[in-house]
Amino acid sequence: MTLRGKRVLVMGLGRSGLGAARLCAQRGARVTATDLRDAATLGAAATDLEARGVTLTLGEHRERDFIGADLVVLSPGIPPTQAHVAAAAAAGVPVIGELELATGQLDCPVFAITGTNGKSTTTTFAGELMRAGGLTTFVGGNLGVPVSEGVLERRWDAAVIEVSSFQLESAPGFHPRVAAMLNCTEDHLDRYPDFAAYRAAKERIFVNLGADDVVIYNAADPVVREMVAGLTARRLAFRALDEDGASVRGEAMVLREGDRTDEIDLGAFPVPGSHNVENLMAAVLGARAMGVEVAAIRAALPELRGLPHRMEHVRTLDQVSWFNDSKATNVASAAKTLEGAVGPGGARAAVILLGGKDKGGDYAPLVEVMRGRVRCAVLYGAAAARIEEALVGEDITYRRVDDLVAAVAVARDRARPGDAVLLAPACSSYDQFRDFEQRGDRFRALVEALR
Ligand code: UMA
Ligand code: ADP
Repeated sequence: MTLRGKRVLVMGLGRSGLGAARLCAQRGARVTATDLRDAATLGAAATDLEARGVTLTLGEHRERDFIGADLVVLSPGIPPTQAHVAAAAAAGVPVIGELELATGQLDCPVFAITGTNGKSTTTTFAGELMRAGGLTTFVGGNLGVPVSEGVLERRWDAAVIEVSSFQLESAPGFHPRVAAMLNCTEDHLDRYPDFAAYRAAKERIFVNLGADDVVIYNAADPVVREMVAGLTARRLAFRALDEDGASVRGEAMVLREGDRTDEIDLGAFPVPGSHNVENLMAAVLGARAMGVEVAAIRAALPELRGLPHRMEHVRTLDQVSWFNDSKATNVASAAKTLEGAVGPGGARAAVILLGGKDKGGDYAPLVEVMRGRVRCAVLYGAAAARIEEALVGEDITYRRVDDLVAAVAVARDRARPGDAVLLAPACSSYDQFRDFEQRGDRFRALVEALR
């Protein structure tokens, strides 16, 4: 897409919008950028854009900016149903997201990763493996660095991009060479009317794929199996022994591609949790599809690390292990964490801290996993009442408190030697924190201060 001379309106000046505005300005577009936040709040970001010739409308959105544009570029956090966006679309102005804009300007093959859980970890693993294979690789997207910034930075051999359902909603031309679907369970029901709508957004990752492309999918997830059933792209499964792809046999990951099989020793993989083996399998299949040799993957394996705020061990105090899994922001991720943490080789029982901003999903799958594993559930924040409703009539001990400070104090009191305390809240953080990172940092500080 040519941007030169176009009147582009960039909506939202968070990370995506800033990147998009910079990219459009650099490509010779006439850029207006708008955000509900004012200049004082945006600070240096606003000054930087002005220095690049970007016109700013801050503290409000003005309909004429939208209607008068040749193109509107939307930040992922803003739904296309927002009134000004809908008005622009009704007036015939094309509306696209930052992912569509930026990948349209990216001239390297893309490995795209989506799913409800494990995206950031898999994207990070894949980036490491691809770099180990000699590819100068951009690693970003929903993970943090928007693709626009990557395009501005340099030319790349390859890109590995975490994509969210929000981004996929407004990326009709997005065409990765390799696309991975890690799993699909309820999430973001505060944005989507129902699970079908959320699933449909996720599925958009596949729409432009053809026979020369590759799909990597979780064969043990029934929703994902359904999604890939009719695709013409080459399919590689993980968690299926009898299909081309990756599976675990004993201590090894077995890679199967037609007649060829390779084994990779998982003893060298230092990141705990069976879900991380799933993430690794997807990353390895993607790296292979992008041309990385098995030998390079084997060599890189011991260097892989988990990300902060994902089952991060904070400390062990009086034989109780404290873990920060603040990124467990939905029911399935919290359930997976709990399942992995308690049992043979793990903790005797868990004290789990649950709460935050409710996303409208069903807590029943988590309650299922809590039975027999939880010594005490500590419910806090805005979602506490809804979670409590799900626990009524269950033989699971719980306590309700106001905030994280009180939750940590209760956990300290209830945990017994051999237990794990998990911050795996199953909700987003926005009721009491800026984001999951701030929530995790606060938890870590509270736990480190315990005596
Ligand atoms: N805003 C307006 N008008 C509105 C609404 C918002 O101007 O009506 C402005 C806000 O004032 C703010 C900006 O829009 O300045 C925020 O935009 P955004 O919410 O799209 O946030 P970004 O900072 O651009 O971050 C986005 C992703 N955020 C979301 O999808 C909500 C980041 O994913 C991503 O890392 C970043 O782009 C770079 O690609 C975060 C996320 O929570 C981690 N993602 C969700 C998830 O993983 O579950 C999908
Ligand atoms: P995402 O980017 O999709 O949110 P992350 O890699 O950041 O995924 O992991 C978020 C949380 O999801 C982790 O803290 C863990 O609780 C859970 N998780 C990670 N990988 C998986 C997986 N493959 N399946 C289910 N849950 C997972």
